[in-house]
Amino acid sequence: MSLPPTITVEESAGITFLNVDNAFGTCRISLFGAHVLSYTPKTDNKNRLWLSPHAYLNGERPIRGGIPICWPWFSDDHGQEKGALPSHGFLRTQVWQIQSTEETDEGTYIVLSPSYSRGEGFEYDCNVSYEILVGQHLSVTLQTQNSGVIPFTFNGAMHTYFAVPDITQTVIAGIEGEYKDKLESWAMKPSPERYIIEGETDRIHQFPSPEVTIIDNGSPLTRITSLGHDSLVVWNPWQGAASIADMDAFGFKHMLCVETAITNGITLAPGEAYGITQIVTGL
Ligand code: TA6
Repeated sequence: MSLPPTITVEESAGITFLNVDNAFGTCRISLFGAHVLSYTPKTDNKNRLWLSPHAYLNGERPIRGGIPICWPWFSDDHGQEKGALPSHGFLRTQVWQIQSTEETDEGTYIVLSPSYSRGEGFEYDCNVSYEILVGQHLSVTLQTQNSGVIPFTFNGAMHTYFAVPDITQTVIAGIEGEYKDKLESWAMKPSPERYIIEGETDRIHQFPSPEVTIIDNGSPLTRITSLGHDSLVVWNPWQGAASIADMDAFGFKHMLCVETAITNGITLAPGEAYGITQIVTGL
């Protein structure tokens, strides 16, 4: 497949990476997991995504950081014993193929398709694709289509790790309503008026806020626009990072997960399709 000059291919440790460099910004994508690793707008040359310095970039494990794709379930919500099936599903741990690329006035479009979208724990016929636009914004869309003859229900998320200079100086604006607190047996709680992170945080916000802004030390840093989601997940492991093998003990200070998610189930009848989109804008 011939690629536009804005995309170069890099092979490393058995993994293929696509490096996009266009007038709007740069972006590195691993075909293992269709995993966006970085997005750096040329307006300020600040990478908006965080990638662990200990991330496995050799296909051995899901990549810690960037935008992991969770599908067809979120976390361990697959209906079996925890650990029986891979956490966050099986799209982020397989090699994807380039379906198409296109250079447009909006930026560089790349469409990727997975090697398989039917697997243990999800025995349904479906088509999945992932559309990436690297432009004034980074836009990622996960499309699911029921190509079988029976309905199925799925969950998923763009489990995005956003870069923050200092989590203790970070405020999240735009999240409202109640959340389920994973740290307290999914107790339902109200979102804080002033949303700051002061310790381990693992929350599924039930109101699908369309726009969230990460504010760093009083200045807007990154806008997160979501479409097609039914919830938003906020996660920071805090000092729990020390027990995460592919994360350094103080990595929590420089990352914040805000995840555009479907956690309450989308059911597709035969022939139906559904997309979920996250748009990242440098401010
Ligand atoms: O998004 C929050 C979460 O479900 C946390 O509970 C934590 O498990 C995190 O995802 C990371 O999951 P991973 O499987 O990538 O280590």
